[in-house]
Amino acid sequence: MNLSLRFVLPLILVLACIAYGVAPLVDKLTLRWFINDLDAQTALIVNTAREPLQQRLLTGKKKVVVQFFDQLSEDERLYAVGYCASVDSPVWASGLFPKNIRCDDLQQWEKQGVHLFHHERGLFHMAVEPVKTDSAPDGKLILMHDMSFIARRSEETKRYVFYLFMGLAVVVSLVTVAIAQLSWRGWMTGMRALLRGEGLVREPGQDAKEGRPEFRPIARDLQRLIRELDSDARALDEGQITWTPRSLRAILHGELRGEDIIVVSNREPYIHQRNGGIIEVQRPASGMVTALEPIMRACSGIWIAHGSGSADRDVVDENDRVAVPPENPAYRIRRVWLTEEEEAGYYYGFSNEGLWPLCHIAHVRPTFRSSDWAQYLKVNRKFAKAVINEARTKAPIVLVQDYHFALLPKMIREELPDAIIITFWHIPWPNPESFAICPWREEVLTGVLGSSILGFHTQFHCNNFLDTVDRSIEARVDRESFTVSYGGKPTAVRHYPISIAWPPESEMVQKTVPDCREHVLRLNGLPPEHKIGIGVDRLDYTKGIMERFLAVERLLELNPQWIGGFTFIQIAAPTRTGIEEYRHHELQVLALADRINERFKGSGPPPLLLKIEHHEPRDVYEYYRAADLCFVSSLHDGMNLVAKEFVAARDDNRGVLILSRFTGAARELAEALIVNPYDADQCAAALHMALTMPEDEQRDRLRLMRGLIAEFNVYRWAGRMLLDAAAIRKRNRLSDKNQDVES
Ligand code: GDG
Repeated sequence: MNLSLRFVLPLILVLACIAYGVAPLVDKLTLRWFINDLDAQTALIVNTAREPLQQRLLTGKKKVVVQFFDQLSEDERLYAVGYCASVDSPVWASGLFPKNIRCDDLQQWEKQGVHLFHHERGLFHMAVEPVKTDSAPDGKLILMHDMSFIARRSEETKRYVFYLFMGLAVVVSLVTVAIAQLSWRGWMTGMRALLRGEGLVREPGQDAKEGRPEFRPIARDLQRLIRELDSDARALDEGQITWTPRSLRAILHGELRGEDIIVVSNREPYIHQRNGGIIEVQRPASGMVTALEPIMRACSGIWIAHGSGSADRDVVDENDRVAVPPENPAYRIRRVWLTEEEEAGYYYGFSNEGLWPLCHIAHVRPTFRSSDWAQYLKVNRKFAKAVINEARTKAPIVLVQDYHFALLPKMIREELPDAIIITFWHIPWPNPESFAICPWREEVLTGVLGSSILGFHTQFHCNNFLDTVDRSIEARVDRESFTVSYGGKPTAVRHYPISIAWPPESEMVQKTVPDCREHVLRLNGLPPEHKIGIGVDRLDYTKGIMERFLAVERLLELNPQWIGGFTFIQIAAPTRTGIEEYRHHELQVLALADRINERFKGSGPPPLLLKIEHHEPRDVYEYYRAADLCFVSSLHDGMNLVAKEFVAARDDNRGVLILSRFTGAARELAEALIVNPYDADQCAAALHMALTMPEDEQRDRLRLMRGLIAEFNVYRWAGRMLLDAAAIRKRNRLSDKNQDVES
C-alpha cells in the first residue's frame, strides 16, 4: 500500500470514531443547557402570569382564562398553556394544548420530575407550577414549550462536530505525511549509504549538506552491526557471495573503509606507442594485466608501473599520471621511468634471467649477476618511493605484483608500517634446493616478508615457500596458520587461484561463433569445414610451444587423415626480446614450425600457422571462438589464463581444451584433457580425441568448466585477499589492545 495511505487511513479512522463517540455527548450537553434555559424561562412566565391569571380565575369564566392563555402562547416558543383546578376537573387550555392530556396525568409527571413529553407533533418541554386560588387550592398551571428547534439545533451541532473532526483529520494527516515523507527520505538515503558502506557518520561540517546528527549514534551502531553480520555471514559461507565488481567495491568500502588501492607492477595495463605520427594504445600480453585490470576498473585507485611505451611520456600529466581506460577512465596509471641500464639489470637481468627460470622448472639455467642485483635493488627503491608519494593515508592497500618487486614490501613497510601490503607471486615458487641457487635468497625472502599477505596460485607453492623460509632464514614458521613471523611482523602465506573477469567483456563475445569461424578461416586462407586448433602465448620457453608443435607432428604421423584437414594456429606475442635465451627460443620455434610444415606440405593447408606478432584482446577472443580446440602445453605455469579465457569465450559450449598438468589451471579445470607436454604420444592422442569428440561430450565438459570459472572469477580472487587483509588488520588491532592492557 502507498506509504502515505498507510499513515492517513488509520488516522482518519481513529478521528471518525472519536467524532462518532463525541457527537452524542455534545448533543446531550446542549439539550441539558436548553432545558435549564426553558426552566428559567418558565419560572419567569409563571411569576409574571400568576397574578393576572388568579384575577381571571376569580371570574370563574373559562373563556376569559383561555383568552389570556392564547395571549401568553403568542410567544413563538411557548406552544400551549393549560390550567387544572383539581385532579379531576377538565383542562382549561389554549387552542394548541393536546386534547389527550388530562388533569390526573399531572401528578405522575410531578412525581417523576418529567420535563420532556413526546407528542405526535414533536418533543415538548412541560412545566407544572402551582397557581392557587381560594376556590382551587390545588390549581396547577401547565406550560408547554415547543422543543423542535432544539432537535434542529442538535442536528446542526452534530454536523458541525463531524465537519470539525474531518477538517482536523485532513490537517493532521497532511502534516503527518509531510513530516513522515521528509524523515523517511532522509532515513532511506542514510540507510542506502550505510549499506553501500559509505556510512552516515560524516566529517564535522558536512552535516548541513548530508549528515543528520540525530541519527549518528544509530548509524554507528547499525554500521557496526552490519559489519559484524557481514563477516559472520562470510565466515559461515563465503561461497554464497556472488563475486562481481560491485561486491568487490562493497568489501573495499565496508571492510577496508574505502582505502585507496595502489597496484604496483612492472608491466603497465595500457601502453602508448608511437606509430608514425599517431599514438596508439596497446594492451600488453600479460596474464598479470589480464587479471588485475578488471579489479582496478572496479575499485579505482592508482596503478604504478614502468612506462615502457614509445609515446608514454607524451600523454602523462606533470605528475606522470594518465587516466585509463582511454575510452572510459576508471583509474590512473602512474608511470615510473627507467633508464636503459636499469631496465637491462632489473627487468631483463635479475627478474627474467634470474628469478623467472629459477622459479620455473623448464630446464633453462638461471643467470645471476651482481650488476643486475644492484639495478634490481635500485629500481625496487624507485618504486617504493613512488608508492610512498602516491599513498594518501598512512594505511593504504598496496597490491605488489610479481617477482620483479621482491624487495618492495619490506621497503614500503619501513616507511608505512600500517599499510596493508598484499604481494602476489604470479609464477611458481620452487623447492628449497632450487631456490638455494639464488645468491641473494635471504634478501629476496626478507623482502617479500614485509608483506601482510603473500599469495600464490596453489597450496603446493605455499608449501614450497614455507620450506624455503624454514631452511634459509631465522624466522618463525607456523604451519597451522600458514604464517611466517620475521622481525616481529607476521606474513600470512595463502593460495589464491587467479582467474579472469566473469562474464567476459561483452565486446569480446559480441561477434557470433560462426562469424568468428568464417573470418578466421578466410583470414588464414583455410577452406570451410577445416579443423582449427589454437594456442595463445607470450613467446616464452616455459609455455611449451615447441612441445605443442611436436605433438601436432606426432598426430599427423599417427593419424594421417588429419594432414591437410587440420591446422594449428599459434599466436605468439613477442616477449623479453632483449634476452638471448628468448631470441634463441624464437628461432627454434620458427625452425621447428618450418620443418613440420615442410614435412607435410603439398596436401592442402599447412599443419602449423605461426603468428609471431601482438594481437589485441578482441582478436585473441575471435580465434578462441573460431577454434575446434585450444592447446595449452606449458612446461611449468603458475596458473595459465589462456585456458580459462578459451572456456569463457565458448558460450556456444563447443570446443575442447587440452591442458598441461604442469599448470595451476589443471588443478581446477579437471574436465579438460589433461596431458604431460613432454609426452608427445599422449598429446597426439589428446589432439585426436579432441578432434573427434562428440558434441554432447564437448558441451558437458565445457558447461562444468564454465560453471567453475563463473564462480571462481577474478573478483573472488581479489575479494578473498582483501577480506583476509581486513581480518588481519582487525586481529592486529585487537592484539595491540591486548598488549596495552598487559603493559
Ligand atoms: C603470469 C604467469 C599466470 C597472449 N597473447 C596476447 C595476449 N595474450 C594474453 C592472453 C592472456 C595473457 O596474455 C597470458 O596469460 P597467462 O596466464 O597465460 O601467462 P603469463 O603472461 O605468463 O602470466 C601465469 C598469470 O601470470 C596470472 O597470474 O596465470 O601462470 O606466468 O590473458 O590472452 N594479449 C594481447 N595480445 C597478445 O598477442 N593483448
